[in-house]
Amino acid sequence: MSEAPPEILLLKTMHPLVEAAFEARFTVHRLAGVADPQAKLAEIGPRIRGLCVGGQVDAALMDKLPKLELIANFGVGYDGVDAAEAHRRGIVVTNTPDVLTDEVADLAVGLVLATVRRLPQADRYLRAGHWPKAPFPLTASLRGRRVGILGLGRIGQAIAHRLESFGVTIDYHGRSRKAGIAYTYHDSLIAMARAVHILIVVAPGGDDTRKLVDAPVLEALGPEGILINVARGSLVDEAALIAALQAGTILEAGLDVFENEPHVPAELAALDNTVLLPHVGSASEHTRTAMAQLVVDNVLSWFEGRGPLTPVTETPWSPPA
Ligand code: 8YV
Repeated sequence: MSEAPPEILLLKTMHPLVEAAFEARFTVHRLAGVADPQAKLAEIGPRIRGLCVGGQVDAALMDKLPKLELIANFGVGYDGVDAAEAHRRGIVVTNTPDVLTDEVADLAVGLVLATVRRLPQADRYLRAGHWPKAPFPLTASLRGRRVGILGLGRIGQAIAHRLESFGVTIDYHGRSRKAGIAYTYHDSLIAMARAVHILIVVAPGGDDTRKLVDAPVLEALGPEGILINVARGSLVDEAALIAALQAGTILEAGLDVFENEPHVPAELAALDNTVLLPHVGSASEHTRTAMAQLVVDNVLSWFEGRGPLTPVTETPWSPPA
């Protein structure tokens, strides 16, 4: 008799490629749409060996999944998964690095251009029929600007690389200076905010970076300053940002991420100096398909005994000796 297929739990509806690949190979359980998810968890939890998520996984959930071996996160950012706790329990966590780097970097550059040159505002101006009456007001410019990148990881470097072609100067801040990188390093975020005109947030979310961009950092960015966030809403003190935008102590903000997604404060939407996107950094057909394939490849590789392809740093893996 052949072995029963591993049982996998999907916390929400996943990309169709993930759903189809798992259906073909595993016994798949879903919590989405279930009337009593806790009862369902109590019933199937003891048999679950793989968990596929784009969201929160804490110790309480892991308690209900005593045979869990692998948590496959759909996305490069895994701040929702308690990876340190997973490591303590011998559970491997995987994410989807690299395949979305270029897409997110493109979007960040799009937000830079959209905020500096006020592209959505100009579009609205034209559609509202104002152009025949008066030209659109002159905007800020990228000429002679300095850009600070908070988090010069893979995506941060891809953004910097693109921005070099615009002739801007690049600075960065992170936990440590990067070897072999010629951009100016600041060991303090507030010092970098003071030095640059545009601050791009692209560092990981989580407790270590919560509200790093606070009122003093925004004040340091100054009245010509533009804040771009393509990372996580948790890195920015949203109330302080709203206050700074309302008071004009910074010029504009371009945001793809928010503190409480998918809910966006009405104050941000009411402002004319914001460009707001519904967390679409990686949301192209091409890139979401590549992310889905990497999730599938990680899970198949694990259950075929070949180990994870892209484990996160907290749960390193090496083949059994
Ligand atoms: C999301 C992202 O994961 O990769 C990340 O960290 O923020 C996004 O790509 C995406 O929304 C998947 O649901």
